[in-house]
Amino acid sequence: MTEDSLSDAPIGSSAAKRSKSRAAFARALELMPGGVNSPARAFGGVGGEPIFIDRADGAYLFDIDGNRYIDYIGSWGPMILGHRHPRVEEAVRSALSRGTSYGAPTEAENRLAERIIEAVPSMEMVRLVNSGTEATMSALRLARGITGREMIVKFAGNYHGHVDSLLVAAGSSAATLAVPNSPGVPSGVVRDTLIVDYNRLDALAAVFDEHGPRIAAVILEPVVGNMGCVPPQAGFLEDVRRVTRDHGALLIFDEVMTGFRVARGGAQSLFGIEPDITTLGKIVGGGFPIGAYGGRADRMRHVLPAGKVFQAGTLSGNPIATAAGIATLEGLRDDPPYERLERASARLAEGLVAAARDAALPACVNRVGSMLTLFFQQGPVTDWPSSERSDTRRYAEFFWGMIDEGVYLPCSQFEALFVSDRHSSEDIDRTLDAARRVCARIG
Ligand code: KE4
Repeated sequence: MTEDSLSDAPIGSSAAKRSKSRAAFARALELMPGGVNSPARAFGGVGGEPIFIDRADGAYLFDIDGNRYIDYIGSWGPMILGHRHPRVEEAVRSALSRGTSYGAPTEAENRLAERIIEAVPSMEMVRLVNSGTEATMSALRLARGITGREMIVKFAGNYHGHVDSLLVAAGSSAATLAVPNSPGVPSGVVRDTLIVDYNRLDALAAVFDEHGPRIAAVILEPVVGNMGCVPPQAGFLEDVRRVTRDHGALLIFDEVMTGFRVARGGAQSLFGIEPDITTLGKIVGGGFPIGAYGGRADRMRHVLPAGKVFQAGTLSGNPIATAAGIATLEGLRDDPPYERLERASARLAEGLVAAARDAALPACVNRVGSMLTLFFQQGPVTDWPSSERSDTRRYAEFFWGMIDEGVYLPCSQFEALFVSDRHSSEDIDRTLDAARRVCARIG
C-alpha cells in the first residue's frame, strides 16, 4: 500500500461515521464478555463503544467503517517498527510456507534467543513463552523455586498480566476499570503478596525490615507504563537493587513493555541496573503472541528439564511468532530507531502538554523514550496515589476529541502511548494541530 492510498481514507470519525463498529460491537457483546477479548480494549476508561479495526499500515489504523487514525497504541507496544514492516511481513510469509507449528525444537528459537541474549545485559539464558503474563508467572515461580521463599513484593499501579498473585493493586485495565484486586483470586494466594508505592524506597525498606527472610522476589516495571508512564526517580532502581541483594531476594524487572522499547537493551541498559530475572513480551514477538523470561544461566538451569521448576507450553517458541520476533529484533539491531524515536517523542510530549496548558487545562507529561502519557492534572505523577488524582473525565473528553480528529490514543488515562518508527514528522504535526483544537474546545 502506498502512502497516497493511505491518505484516501477519511481522517478520524464522529460517532455517525462508525455505524459498522457499533453493529459489530452489539454482536460482540452477545459472544464475548464485554464484547472484547481483553478489557484494555473495552473503552471503559473513556466511555462509549470500542472502534473495530479492519487493518493497519505503517503508523495508521483503519476502522471497519473506512476511517483512518494515526495509531499511538501500536498493539499496546509491540509495533515499534510500525504496522506491516516489510522485513517482518516477508519473514512471516516465509515461515508460513513451512507450516505453522511442530511441537518440536527449531533453529528459529535458537536465533530469537540469541537476538534477545545479545541485547539484554542481564540475560545469559532465556525461555520463550506465549505472553507477558506467562513470563511473569514463570519468573515468580522460578524466584520462589530458587530461594525456597514464598513472599513477593509488587508496586501499586504496576501491572504484570493476569497472574493470580499479581492481581493485587494492579494497574492497566485493572486500575482503569477499578478492579485492582480481582474477585476469584484466593486470599491464600495474595497473602504472600506485599504492596508498596512506586518510587517510595522507605516503604520498601520497611517491608524488608519486617519480612526480609521470607521475601523471594521484588517485581516491578523499571519504567511504569500501566498507571500511565511513570519513570523511576533518581536512585530508586539502585536502591531497590541494593535492598533485594542485601536480603537475598531476587529482583525481577518486568520489561514486557520497556524491553526493546526504551532502548534496545531495555530499561536495565538505560539505567545500568542488572536484575536477576527479566521478563519480556510485546516487541520480541513483532505483533505475535510471545513472552520470554531469562537471566543468569545458573539460575535459568533451575527450570525444567534442566532443573525442577516446572514450566511448559504447547506453542512456546512457535515458528511464526519467532519469525516475526527475529525480524523485528534484527530490524532494531541493524537500523536502531531510538534516536529518531527520541526526537519525535520529545516533540510530541512537549507539544501535547503545551496544547493543554495553552487552553488553561492542568496537565503534565511523563516520558521515557517513545512511551509517554499526558496526565490531566498539575502533577507531578510519581506513583499510583498521584496518578489516580488525574482528571479521567477530562482525559475521556480529550480522547474522543482526538478520535474525531483522526488520532487514536490509549483508551485510558492509566496507559502509555507509543510512537513507532513509521510516525512521520507530518503525523506528529497533525497530532499536535489536533490536540490544540481539541484542548481549545474542552478547556
Ligand atoms: P500480556 O499477558 O498481556 O502479553 O502481558 C502482560 C503484561 C505484563 N507486564 C507488563 C509491564 C505489561 O504492560 C503487560 C500488558 N500490558 C497491557 C497494556 N498496558 C496489555 C493490554 C491488554 O491487557 O490488553
